[in-house]
Amino acid sequence: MNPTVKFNITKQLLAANGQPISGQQLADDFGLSRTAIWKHIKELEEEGFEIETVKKKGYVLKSSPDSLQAAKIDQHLATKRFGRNIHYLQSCPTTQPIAHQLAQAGEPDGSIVICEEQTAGKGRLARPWTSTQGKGIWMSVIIRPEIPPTKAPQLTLVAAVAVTRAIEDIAGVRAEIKWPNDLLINGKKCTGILTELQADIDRVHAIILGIGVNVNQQLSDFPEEIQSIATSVQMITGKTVDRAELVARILHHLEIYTDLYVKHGFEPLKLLWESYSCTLGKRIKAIMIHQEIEGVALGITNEGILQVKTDDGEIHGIYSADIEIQN
Ligand code: BTX
Repeated sequence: MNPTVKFNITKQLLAANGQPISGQQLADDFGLSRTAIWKHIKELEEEGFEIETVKKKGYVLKSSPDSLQAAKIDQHLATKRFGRNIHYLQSCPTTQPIAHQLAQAGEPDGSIVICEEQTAGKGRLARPWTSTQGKGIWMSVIIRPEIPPTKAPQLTLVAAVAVTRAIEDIAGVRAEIKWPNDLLINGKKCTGILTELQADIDRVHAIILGIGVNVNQQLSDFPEEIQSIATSVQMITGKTVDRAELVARILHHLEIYTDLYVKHGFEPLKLLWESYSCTLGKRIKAIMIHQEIEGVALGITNEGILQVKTDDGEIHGIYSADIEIQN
């Protein structure tokens, strides 16, 4: 089946809001036979769309599956570039290398790779990221900002603000940002962000922003070893969230904040970031590969570097670390 035709048929069915769409009309729109349209409809039914055929009227969409097909995200999309190219997969080991390959082949700014399940999802430093089938958002966004490679880690902070705002808009729950890349609700992790880079010495070609959001999991959906540290939006609100709508909202904020960041730097986003932070003012331990620093998190600089004051009064700039909050 032609994916573009399928995307457009699904879009029309969703937009019709329960009203019939004539098979002949669809055939004319796409320059196909009615049989070809019928085959697309059958394929959508196999994917969980409930479609009724009403004699002399056409196809009526009765319900659509809880999934992240491009058309389902597109119906909520209010962006110019972000999410305008969606690569959707049922299952894959991890969306990151797929996005890397697409970026290398020239995929435009704001394109995404998204799936229902990752079988080998990854976090920072090759740690595993649990990505349960049909319950979360597992996506990689290809971003092509005109910034030097040294500034790329700041995109993690920009993305953290975008996802926090989107969760607040859609689910009415306020997550907190634990520097640099965790979103916590009630002290437990609901989102992780992994920023990877394609660059030469002075120019970023693409940033592959991996975003994992726990949306509709129950506690038992998480492996036992992370049940005490992980949470989902649904576990907090008690309500199932429309994942497609949340994806569209994340992309909306991500596009606005990325553009703002590229134009004016991190400074205008710093206040917003700080208002969501659960790290600042706290006593923390910053764990780095070769070093640990304990002290009070004072704030972040205009470059997004965490400032920690140790007991001897010295102030340290932390570029990347795992943070333990101690009080
Ligand atoms: P991180 O290194 O900060 O977090 C990884 C750690 O988080 C793990 O060691 C584990 O303790 C815990 N963890 C694993 N899975 C979950 C989960 N579902 N919820 C809460 N805690 C968990 C965070 O790295 C970056 C995650 C990025 C994930 C996205 S999904 C799309 C893209 N593809 C991919 O493979 N990764 C990114």
